[in-house]
Amino acid sequence: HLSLMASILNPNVTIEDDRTGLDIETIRRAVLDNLFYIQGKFPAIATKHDFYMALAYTVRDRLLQRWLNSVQTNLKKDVKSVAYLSAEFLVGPHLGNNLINLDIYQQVEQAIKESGLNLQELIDTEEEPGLGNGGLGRLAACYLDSLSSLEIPAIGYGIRYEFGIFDQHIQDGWQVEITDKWLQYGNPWEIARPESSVMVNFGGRTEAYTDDHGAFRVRWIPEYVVKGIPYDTPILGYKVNTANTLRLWRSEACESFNFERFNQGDYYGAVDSKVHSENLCKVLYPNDEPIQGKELRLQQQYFFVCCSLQDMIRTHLIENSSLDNFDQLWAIQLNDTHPAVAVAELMRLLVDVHHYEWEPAWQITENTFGYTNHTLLPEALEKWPLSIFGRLLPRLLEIIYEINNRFLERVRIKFPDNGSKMSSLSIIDESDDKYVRMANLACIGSHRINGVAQLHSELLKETILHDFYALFPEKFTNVTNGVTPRRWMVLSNPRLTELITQKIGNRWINHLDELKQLEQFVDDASFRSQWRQVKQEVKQDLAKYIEKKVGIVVNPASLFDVQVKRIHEYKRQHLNVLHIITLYNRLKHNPNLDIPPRTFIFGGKAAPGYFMAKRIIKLITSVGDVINNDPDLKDRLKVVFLPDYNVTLGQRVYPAADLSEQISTAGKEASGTGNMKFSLNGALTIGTLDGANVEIREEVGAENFFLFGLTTPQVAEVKSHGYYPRGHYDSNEELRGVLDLISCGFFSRGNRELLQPIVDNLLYDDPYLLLADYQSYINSQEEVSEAYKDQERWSRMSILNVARMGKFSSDRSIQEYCDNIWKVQPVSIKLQAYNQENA
Ligand code: 73E
Repeated sequence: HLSLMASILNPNVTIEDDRTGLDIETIRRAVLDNLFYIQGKFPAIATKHDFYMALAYTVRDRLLQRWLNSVQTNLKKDVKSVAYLSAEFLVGPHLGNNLINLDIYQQVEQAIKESGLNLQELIDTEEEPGLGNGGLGRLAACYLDSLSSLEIPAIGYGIRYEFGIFDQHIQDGWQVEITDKWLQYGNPWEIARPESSVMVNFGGRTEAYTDDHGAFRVRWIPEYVVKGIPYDTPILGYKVNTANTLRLWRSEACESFNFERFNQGDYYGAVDSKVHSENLCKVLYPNDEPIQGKELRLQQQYFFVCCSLQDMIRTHLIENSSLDNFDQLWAIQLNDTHPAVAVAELMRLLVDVHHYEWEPAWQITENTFGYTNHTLLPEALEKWPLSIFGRLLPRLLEIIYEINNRFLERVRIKFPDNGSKMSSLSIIDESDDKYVRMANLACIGSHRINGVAQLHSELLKETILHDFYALFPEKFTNVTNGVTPRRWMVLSNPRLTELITQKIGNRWINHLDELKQLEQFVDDASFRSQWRQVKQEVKQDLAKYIEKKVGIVVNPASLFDVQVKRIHEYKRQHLNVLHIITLYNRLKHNPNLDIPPRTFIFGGKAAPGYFMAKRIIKLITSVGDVINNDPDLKDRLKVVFLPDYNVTLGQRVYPAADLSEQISTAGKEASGTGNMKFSLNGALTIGTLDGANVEIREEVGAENFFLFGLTTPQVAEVKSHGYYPRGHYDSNEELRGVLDLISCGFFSRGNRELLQPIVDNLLYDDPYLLLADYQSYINSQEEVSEAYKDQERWSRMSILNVARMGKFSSDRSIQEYCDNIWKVQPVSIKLQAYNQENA
């Protein structure tokens, strides 16, 4: 460590040392050092996981310089920072992504090879942090990547769940949930910062008092206090020095409070309270729709919000003498209503703790917050029973009442004598039992409210937030979602990345609009053939994976028809199955039918308590069992359910898809983001006019998109006339054949009960209009098959899809948030040596 010594003795001497050097030999040695000094292993006895850890620490060392400089700069500079509050961050594995963003993939690959190992294998060893359910959590992760890549000072705040989303096993065709022990072998990417812990109150009562200056104040005497300990993970931007922080809170008992005040001499009671406090952040709720009224979930929400706001205030007061300019230095974004209690909590901190008057405190609060809505499903609007809320957060409820009273006073002036407006706008739902409505709190407390795709933002104004729109039209805006091309192309699809870069250079990686240049090669036959070659190789990789995981042999030349997303009735995986059975029946009746062979690939988790979603999984696997083993079909159809769909598996699947299934009932999917990942990787979409599909179709051109189904107004129309699904069954012979085949037990070894709930639901209720859209879907699928037969035509369409995906980069989304909502500017980070005294 002579170089290290030299640089300590003379900070001006910059000699790359073992922890920062980027050449192959230094990296190779650093990995061996870490293997010995951190993992405590000689190479001869080290496992693959040991090598992964050694490499992860080697990469982390190379991040720290940028990270600490970013944190330091953000603290000192009087520039505005973004705080992204989210109950979920589905970041995916860090190693590969950090190699891409540090731009050291090649060196590391070589260094690892020289040690006799394979980089991809080490990357595959990383256990992914599953701290989210699906799109909402993954969006937060893409946004962190883009914030850093755009050099925006930002911090992500959330919860460090001990158990993330469950691991899904498939047993006898059914989903089985296994707890996700992602931390069991250690997490090299996080650093605990116990010195920055904060306290969070729960329960108890409030008390009025007069302070030394004679002012009337309220204090909260809690029943118990929980300690929040931050764990920080660096989020490095692409080829920049900015590395922002993802700060996740873990809960612990606050021993000083619990031991002294309540448990004197009561050791077992104290241990009990410790267990209680630690339970708070044990597990992620595995629903991608809220489960009303679960007290622990409200505790989680308040816990991370309270920790995060205290943390921001503490940071703010390091360089500022008061909170008067809090709204000028912080933009806080609420990722759905899960953190919406922040509106009331910031008021509490300003009024009760920092002794602000109500009005100035409210100005700061409203200027600070923005609220993103992610769903229109009315059953998904979060509301908390007043009794639970008041018991757990008595002071917050008082503040909410005060916010509500002042707000309703303004409403009364604007809409005199309009009782129905008053009751729909009120934060308190008094319809039967009383509830606190979180969306109302978020709307009232934010200066901007946005949906996540154009259609969704329009529907918000027309439906669930209609009355808020009438009141504050100026607050409403749209930011269409996006995805990061670093993870969803460069990392996951190196072959296509290479081909594109050969043609147009690499600027597209952080200026995705540049993909446009690919259009000039669409008529180049040799380019199209290279394009097909890449897709073919990627499909072969996935075929191997499928055989290894589920033992099904699939033909890589068949059309890979893919639907991966959470299992939900509105997403209509079962409509996809109706199409599969239709093709099956056609081929059975007419073995000479000329259609391209297809491999149907499904993946996705069902919420553990969602009966119908679990049956849909069983339907898919049951249909697969019959079709995959029917010799008459001569392997022309295969159906695969890939277990445990997660970020890692997504990275394998999107690049290999030919066809992307985006078939939700119009008006139900707020945006979708998988749709963008597929298209970016050259899959064509079959889809409804829902969520971001509308904009994808606009961008790629109607001729390069397979459209079907009712539009949102048509859906409303059908429903308003008393939808009668049975009519479609009666009048459509082919549909009848499909449903009857399910009913008679053909796919369930004669068991007629197993899948009947699905058929009954479709025949007698069909809330998501599968039967109404069936024929249109089948027709559109026939166009897909025709197009696929003409491989040259298909390649053109695929190239144009990729070339026109520029809009769907999360860099574009984040730029819009920065310009229109947060009003924040980039800050470039200068690197200072870690040992410089002024650092
Ligand atoms: O359409 C997706 C959207 O692309 C939407 O369903 C999803 O958010 C994505 C990102 O904007 C979403 N998730 C949730 N609500 N909307 C949700 C609700 C409760 C718990 C967890 C997730």
